Amino acid sequence: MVKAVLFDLDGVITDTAEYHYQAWKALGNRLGIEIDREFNEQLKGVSRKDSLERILAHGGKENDYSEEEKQELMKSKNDEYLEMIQKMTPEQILPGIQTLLDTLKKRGIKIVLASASQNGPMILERLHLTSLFDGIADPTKVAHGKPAPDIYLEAARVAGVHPSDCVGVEDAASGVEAINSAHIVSIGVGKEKDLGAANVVVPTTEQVTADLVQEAWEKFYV
Ligand code: B16
Ligand code: MG
Repeated sequence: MVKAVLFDLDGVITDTAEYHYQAWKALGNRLGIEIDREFNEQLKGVSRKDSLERILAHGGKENDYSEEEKQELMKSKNDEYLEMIQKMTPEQILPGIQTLLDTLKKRGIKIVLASASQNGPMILERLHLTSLFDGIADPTKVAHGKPAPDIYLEAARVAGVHPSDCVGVEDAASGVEAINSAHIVSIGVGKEKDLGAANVVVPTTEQVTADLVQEAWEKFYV
């Protein structure tokens, strides 16, 4: 039996990508860097610091800011983002996820967050999901962001379960790569062309049921 499910946040539990986009776009406007939806795709699943670096490089301004100024820019983006997520409600949980979490809980399967976001705890609060989670892997504690395996290995450690007894769920290619590198069974939510590296790919969160999670794991270990 699978013993723990490790969840990405943005794009799997809820869709915060739009808020990240709006907040980075506003910062880009102030810096004279145009950020459109196509470029924004490259920021999904990427840490706050790495996102800023990519944006500055995109605008040809990678050498224009000191480390201190970059911290200020990140703070400014995050303040705006925080203001937006204050208004989130449980209605913004993606389809099927509430049922999935409830069912996993009933079956005694551990549930841990493996998000790059430092705002994960607050978002789970806003969605009224905190009590369903057995733990949250702290992204500030890991050396390398996705696609490195670190955050998923940390999530398995938080669950108290060996990686081979876990399944990870992701919507971004970098996240699927992170799960695979951790030698954890991966479920990708999205398009086959983007997430083909995942062990199982489904089009939307609605198809990620507790039975699918178990089947995905059995495909490998039974
Ligand atoms: P924060 P995930 C990621 O979440 C987002 O996809 C990415 O756009 C964001 O930059 C990153 O979290 C860091 O978020 O600024 O809130 O710490 O997909 O790993 O759940
Ligand atoms: Mg994601």
